[in-house]
Amino acid sequence: MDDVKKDGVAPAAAKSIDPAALEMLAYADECGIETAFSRADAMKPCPIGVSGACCRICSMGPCRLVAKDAEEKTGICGADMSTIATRHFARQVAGGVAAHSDHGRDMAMTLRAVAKGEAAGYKVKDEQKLVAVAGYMGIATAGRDVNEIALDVADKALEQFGQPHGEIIYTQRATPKRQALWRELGLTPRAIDREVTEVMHRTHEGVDLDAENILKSALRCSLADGWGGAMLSTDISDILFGTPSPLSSEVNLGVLKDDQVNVIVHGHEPTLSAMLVEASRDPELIAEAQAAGAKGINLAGICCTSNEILMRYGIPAAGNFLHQELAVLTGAVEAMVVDVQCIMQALGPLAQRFHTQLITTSPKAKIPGAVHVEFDEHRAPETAREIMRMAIANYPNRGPIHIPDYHEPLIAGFSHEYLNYMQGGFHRGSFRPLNDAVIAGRVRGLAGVVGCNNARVTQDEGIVEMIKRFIAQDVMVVVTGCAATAGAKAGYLSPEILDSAGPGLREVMEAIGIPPVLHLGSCVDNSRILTVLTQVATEGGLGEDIDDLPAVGLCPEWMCEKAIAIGTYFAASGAHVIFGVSSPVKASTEATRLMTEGWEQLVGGDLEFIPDWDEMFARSLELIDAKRAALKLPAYDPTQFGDSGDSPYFAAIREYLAAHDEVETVGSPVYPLAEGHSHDHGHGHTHDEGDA
Ligand code: BF8
Ligand code: SF4
Repeated sequence: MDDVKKDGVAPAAAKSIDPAALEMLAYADECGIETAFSRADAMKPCPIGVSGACCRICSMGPCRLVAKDAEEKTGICGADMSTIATRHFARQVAGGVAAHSDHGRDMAMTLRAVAKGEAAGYKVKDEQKLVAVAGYMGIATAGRDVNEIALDVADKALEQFGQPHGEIIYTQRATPKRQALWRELGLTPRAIDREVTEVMHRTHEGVDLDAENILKSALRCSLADGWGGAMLSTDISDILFGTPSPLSSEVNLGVLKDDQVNVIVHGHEPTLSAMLVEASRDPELIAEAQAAGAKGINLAGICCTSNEILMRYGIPAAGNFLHQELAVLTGAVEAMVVDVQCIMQALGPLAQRFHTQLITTSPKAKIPGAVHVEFDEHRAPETAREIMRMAIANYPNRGPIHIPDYHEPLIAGFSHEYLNYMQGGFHRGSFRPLNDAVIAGRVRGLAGVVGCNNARVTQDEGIVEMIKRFIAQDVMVVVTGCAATAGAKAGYLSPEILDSAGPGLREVMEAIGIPPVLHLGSCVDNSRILTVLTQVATEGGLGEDIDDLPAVGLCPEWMCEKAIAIGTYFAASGAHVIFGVSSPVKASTEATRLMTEGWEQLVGGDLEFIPDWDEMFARSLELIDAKRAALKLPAYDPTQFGDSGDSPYFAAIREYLAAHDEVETVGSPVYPLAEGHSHDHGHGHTHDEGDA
């Protein structure tokens, strides 16, 4: 199980564990086209920057602290390694928080426009969630009109960004113990924009020069994301587009159709893509597609926009971060519609080599080589139709196509609300069955496997290895973001996977009626994991706070600043977090110590970087078992639970999937096992499931 590609160069087989990716990379070579995979081979990471030893904060530098005695050296201003490394780290946190939270702000702006009747096409879809959110915010709901409540919720959400006084209101959703700890340590975030600004200020040349203090500001800033911007984003998306409940769909490049107009949405926001879902189902537009010679319109997603519309509409996922170029390479994508975040500039020149129209839609994100069709929530349906027509008009321009025939079934759509319901019904929703299972040792612990792809490591390998090993060891897994897509591509989000779970986990999952690997959504939906962990911690029997739980969070293939922000807010919330790839503070022994032992003492959680998969897994189990021991729970013993019978629940899903093999629309609820199931299982696939 190799981890980081040695010297930045990987043998061909190590680029991905996904056969669709390998097929497309061979095709790229044939066509003489470069991708992030080949560019990663050609460009080694800078050994100084990668470890946090380079400071470019002022123009006396960049100062690079290198050589054996690097940790005794300083930059021109005297900044030492710990300052340089933590200052850079804190700026990464601020960058990630800014990205998630600005996305959250846009969601709040959309909700405001909807409430004021200025956003045709949208409405408050989930009134129950609106009322729940109003409750968190102290907004009255009794006898009030939905839009009135929605306006107050939107305004309260927007206040969180710039309020001059007070604390971010959602921090009150943490356990009482956690809230008290944050207050005592001065870690309670005050306003989202303020925390980002303050980190940028403190890390300006010559301000905060104490690594421990810099890291405290990073912790506080990250909390403005997890319990602020990201949590608001999740909540408002649920209000506008519906709180997810499980549904079935498909994943990987094989979801593209050779005889349909393929439109891919890529990025992070659900606003425009939800309108594109409607446009893709519009009979008038479908007729236009048919007039252009196609059989219909096929919408698919990449990255977290994909997760947003997969979770709520069952739109299939074409892939994760490293699949974006590969999708264009198929030659079968009429339009790739992007909004913000994780969009490679390489798509511009790449799309120009194919007929694919790259369409940017956010005023914040333009790309050379793309056509810009600006999205405005005040005229969203028109924009979606305009984009759809551009794609249809482009269909006759197709050249040769190459769609790899790999697509896996998956179940997605687990929300905190749904899990609660699943374990006790509408009126008595709880986490009691799960807590009891953890206490008894049937479930050894909980793991979140989240985050990106990274061209410096074998695509999907770390993510899938962790999922596979965890469930075999009776650890229940939740996934989000590109990690969820990776797990799905390898078959770990299909009902079949219950067979790969350990006996205790299997028994519990059958009893509750949920799979062992739960897709909780996009990266902003990591906030759902905070909510779940908080409820598990307060349900009883597993301590009082997140740092008592036998749980770990892993980000094996992290790539961007948002991942760093997420890892930091989980640590600040009391979770043990392990990242792969490489440590951005590796050059500083002191920074590394502060973020591990130091943070554990301070907040009960920590952030470790372990690039080797075997070590990452061993450390995860060690952390889980140590928490079990601290709670005086019985040690995990896999032999005490025998094989269980086949769950009627999963048998029903299997039967349903088999019976609806040729149905044509997209996405369908699995609960109840209703008609209208959508994806086409028509392509035979050759993917070995389960053992990728
Ligand atoms: O926000 S996992 S590569 S797509 S950053 Fe980006 Fe990473 Fe994917 Fe989703 Ni999250
Ligand atoms: Fe060098 Fe200090 Fe300037 Fe950083 S802030 S570049 S360490 S002089």
